[in-house]
Amino acid sequence: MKRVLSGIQPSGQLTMGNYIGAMQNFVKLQHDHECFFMIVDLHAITVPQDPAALREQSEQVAALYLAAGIDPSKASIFLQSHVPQHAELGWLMTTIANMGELERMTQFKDKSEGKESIPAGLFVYPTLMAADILVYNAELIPVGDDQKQHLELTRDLANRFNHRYGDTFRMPEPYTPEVGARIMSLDDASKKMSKSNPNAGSYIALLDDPAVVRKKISRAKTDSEALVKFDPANKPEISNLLGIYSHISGLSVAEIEAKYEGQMYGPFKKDLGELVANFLEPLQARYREVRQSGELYDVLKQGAERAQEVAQLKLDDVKKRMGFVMPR
Ligand code: AQP
Repeated sequence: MKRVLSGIQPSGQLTMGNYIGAMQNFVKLQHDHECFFMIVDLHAITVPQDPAALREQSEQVAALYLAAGIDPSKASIFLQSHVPQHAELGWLMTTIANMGELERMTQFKDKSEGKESIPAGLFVYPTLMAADILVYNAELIPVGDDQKQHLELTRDLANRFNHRYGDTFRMPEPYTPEVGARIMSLDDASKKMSKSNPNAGSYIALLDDPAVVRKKISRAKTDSEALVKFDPANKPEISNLLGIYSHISGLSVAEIEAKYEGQMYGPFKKDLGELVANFLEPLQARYREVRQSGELYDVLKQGAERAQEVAQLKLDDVKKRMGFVMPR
């Protein structure tokens, strides 16, 4: 049984991209791994967040974890800010990292591009992410392609620390379960579907009203060829919609292509709208139950207690090795 760690930022409304690329895998992994699934609120504030929105979105992500099927008796679910060991080890890791390697991170370059004033937190984000992983001795890290560079840096920092202070950290491995799990924007298939995109028409939010979902899919950008065919290089928009269809229906792309052979995009989009709306309805019903029941706070408390227990052991080990006086 391997230890798995992952998280989602409460930086907006969770999307179908977050579901297909992350949450769906969390649900699968919990059955035969020791899982820690966080709501990474400390990461979310590396770009400005409205306090009331951050609070609401953090509770939403936690409730959506439960609604999607993460079982708190199998996996620890917690808020990153409830486990202070993350921030403490995060600080220690900033003393291990170099400016140059942080400057090379493409996410930092993308998120800071064109900004007059760049928050220092955005720059040191990867050292906190390294701490998130290393503080649990996590072995498998489910991440999208975009996070692989940060994981590589985590491994470099772990190696450097081990070399300097003795064998302390386990090397984490990326877990990328299947090809094609990158869901793209509905209005621009060259960008990934993203919850912080200011255009709400570019993503399907897990909490979107079913009527809104149908409308967003009917308005999704497509080419003018009117041929339902999976061809990401030449037909990225329809290929993206086919990917969503396949993930939600469980049908293969070939089966879906055959189903819509000789038809225009209209019927395909209409069926996809129905499919996604029907998929989201029960998830949203469970979500509302979770929010009303108040069970969330117990789940988060239990999850944080378990996480703190594990994380404190590693943090103590790290601090002793670095030469801190330990309390007696
Ligand atoms: N479009 C996507 N397709 C597949 N997987 C995706 N993920 C995000 N978008 C897609 C996966 O969701 C997990 C959590 O992501 P995150 O919230 O930590 O940050 P992110 O990857 O930057 O996601 P967003 O939605 O784009 O957030 P913002 O807009 O706030 O930056 C990760 O496992 C990610 O791979």
